[in-house]
Amino acid sequence: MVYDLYQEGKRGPNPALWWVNNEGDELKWSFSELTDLSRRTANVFTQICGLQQGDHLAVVLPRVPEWWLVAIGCMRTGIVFMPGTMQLKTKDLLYRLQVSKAKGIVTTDTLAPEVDSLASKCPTLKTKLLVSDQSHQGWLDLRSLIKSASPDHTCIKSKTLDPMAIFFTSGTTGFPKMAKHSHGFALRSSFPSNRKFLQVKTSDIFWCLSDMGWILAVFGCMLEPWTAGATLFIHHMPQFDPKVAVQMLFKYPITQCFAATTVFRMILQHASTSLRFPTLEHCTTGGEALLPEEQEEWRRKTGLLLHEAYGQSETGICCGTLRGMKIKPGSMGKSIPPFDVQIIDDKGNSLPFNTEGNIGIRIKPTKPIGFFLGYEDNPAKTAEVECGDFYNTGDRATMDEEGYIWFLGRDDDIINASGYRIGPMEVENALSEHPAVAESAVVSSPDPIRREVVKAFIVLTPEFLSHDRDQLIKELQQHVKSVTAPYKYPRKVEFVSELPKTINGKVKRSELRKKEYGQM
Ligand code: BCO
Repeated sequence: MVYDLYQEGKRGPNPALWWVNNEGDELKWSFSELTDLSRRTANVFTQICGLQQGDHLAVVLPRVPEWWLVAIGCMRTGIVFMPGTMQLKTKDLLYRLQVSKAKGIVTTDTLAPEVDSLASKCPTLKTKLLVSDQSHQGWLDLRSLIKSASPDHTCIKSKTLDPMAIFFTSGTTGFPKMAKHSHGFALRSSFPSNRKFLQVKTSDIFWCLSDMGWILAVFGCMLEPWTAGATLFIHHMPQFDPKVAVQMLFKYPITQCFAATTVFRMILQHASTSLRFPTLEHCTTGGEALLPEEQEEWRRKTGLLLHEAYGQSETGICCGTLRGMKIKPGSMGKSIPPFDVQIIDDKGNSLPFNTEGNIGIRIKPTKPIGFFLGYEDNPAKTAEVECGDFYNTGDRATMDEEGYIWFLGRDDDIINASGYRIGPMEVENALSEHPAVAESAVVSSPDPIRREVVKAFIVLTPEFLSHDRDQLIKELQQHVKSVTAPYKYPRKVEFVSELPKTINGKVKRSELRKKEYGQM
């Protein structure tokens, strides 16, 4: 596959990238500028850094324009890029760099000192590239290297199943797994069946608000708009602010908006003015379920419908309400070819309509193009998610006679808080490092805005029993924010004298979760 996608004739008249920030800076790159700059970036990787096809490169950047140059530079050269959120802390970074045997990292001043503090524990890490206005000892300055690099570059002739990217995804146990994707993931964006989903036009100004660390960023902040020759709009806000999002939708001629459902909920909650956006035509939401009443409120206030998308780091978007398709409020739509999504039982048998089961994606006799290659270096985990002829997503749902899928929830302890998938053990491990915590159990708890939040049930150590509880909650929350990516911190904390356990001593998280949802 060749990444000169942006040939004459396929480009729209508008810029490829239209980037703004809170300080009023603005940048516009045409498709030819993007081609030129990404070629230079590819040359920096291979000629200056000595990176080669198949090498792993961690990309932990906020929404800076260089993110796109790095991603395309990797695709041109066959270097496997591994996006990460800027919320990663030292331990998260160490784990990712070690387990992936990363040859390099690209990041900013914010995380450079953290990387320096752990680099000696990462023997494979040879290249450190910085995106910054200032230089930093031991780091290569990516911006100046791009400026001086040659604009002549020939793409590798990648095959559909050659590795392209790795996304870290949390599980119920252990550390995040590495879901490895091929160049087929990018190819899928050009399939006519996929183009029907958002029906992006060259004239569209497409705004996707995904954090740059997730698969949704690759899909919504790159492949979808640029495969159509449309403009990708990006607002670099360090922290999401619904008021600013509303201002953007009034100020810029944005026609399509794609964001996690919590983003739309937050906009609705903070809306004090009219939400009749002048140019907005189509809205899509993913990462978490949308309630019929939320759909109705958005329609009432904006005159537009929210179209749902469903997917995981392993699959990308595999279900959704295609543009123009009848929306059934509360349903996340139908499977999008080449995916054949079915509701399956624990043995991998397709279940009858309107019967609850697991959401399965058919992977035999052939895997759909763009489906993940497997968990890197973890064939056992890859085998675990196979169920007969299907990949088992672990999400529960039903399907009606028209093929619409109705999401019900997880069948395990994973928490989906505002579109983030959070493994309870990652939070429990972080809590266990605090001297106040004798033991803890972390479960999902309902929330009106984020739909689910992380709740920690904590048994205190004797020394902390007499401490001020409100103060202790703040301290524990701060502690979790400091040792792991802050989006995982427990927004709710309850102190208990003991945790419910099985006779073998295993904590019964399901019992606590059911209590939260009033099912006990
Ligand atoms: O709410 P708090 O202020 O108490 O805490 C927030 C932040 O302030 C804090 N924080 C962030 N960076 C920090 C930090 N604290 C210390 N040091 C730092 N460096 O931590 C908390 C982070 O929570 P958050 O990220 O949920 O923040 P926020 O601002 O409320 O954002 C709301 C959303 C909706 C914008 C955010 O939750 C979000 O982006 N969610 C979507 C995630 C997503 O993109 N999911 C899609 C994954 S891909 C997929 O599902 C497959 C395809 C559909």
